[in-house]
Amino acid sequence: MTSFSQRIARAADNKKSRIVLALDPPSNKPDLQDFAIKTINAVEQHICAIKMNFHLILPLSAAEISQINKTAHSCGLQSIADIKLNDIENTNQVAVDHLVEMGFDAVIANPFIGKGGLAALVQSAHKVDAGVIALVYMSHPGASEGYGLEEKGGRPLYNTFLGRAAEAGADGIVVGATQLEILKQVAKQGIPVYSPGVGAQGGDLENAIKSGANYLIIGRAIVEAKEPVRATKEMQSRILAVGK
Ligand code: BMP
Repeated sequence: MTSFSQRIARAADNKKSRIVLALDPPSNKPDLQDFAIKTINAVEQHICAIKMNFHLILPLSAAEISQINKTAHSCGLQSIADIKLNDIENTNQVAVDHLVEMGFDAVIANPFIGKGGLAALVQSAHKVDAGVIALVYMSHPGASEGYGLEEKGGRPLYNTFLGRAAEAGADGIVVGATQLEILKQVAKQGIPVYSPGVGAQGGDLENAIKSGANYLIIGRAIVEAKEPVRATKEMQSRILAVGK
């Protein structure tokens, strides 16, 4: 089996899209499994992966989530579990086992767990052909209060997180599309950059790609659009037009 990084790169090539669809419905949305499957089937030609967060992982059963992942796979898409894993080694390992069992291809984790913890997580994920994407700098305004903190000597925490991700052999890193200077800086590391924050959070699609984002994680700008297919297609074309 190929690695997650290879699988998502291939999906991006096949679909000519670097959009990771965040399947994030509002909390009052009924029939969540139906919503997820219909949305995937509607936009699958214009995305390379889906990402599920607590919006679906909390209310749905494992069987329902597996069915959504099967739909994604049958469309040639990868599926990422976004639970921002941040726990002791044993708990992280059990979480990865359950997520892989449900059909997820990769998990997002927080390097705050430390160098050893992140390395152990990557190793256990790779054993079952799953990927790990490490948070390096989040997209929300408060991110500077954590990821932007300076260690003794003035080194920002996100640089340490980037180093941990590289050392651990993580398959990708998350940097907000709202953080263009940091995007430019960390993109030089050569680890695929997954960038949320375009659209609803105010990030600019073209600037994020030009600054080094390899994949754009996009939720509400698609899911809550009047015409989700048209919105996805339009963003796919804009990414292609940047041509990077
Ligand atoms: P939206 O495009 O609707 O803002 O959604 C972005 C998605 O990416 C959400 O699922 C959010 O939890 C996630 N995310 C983020 O917005 N910023 C980060 O730094 C990391 C994330 O995983």
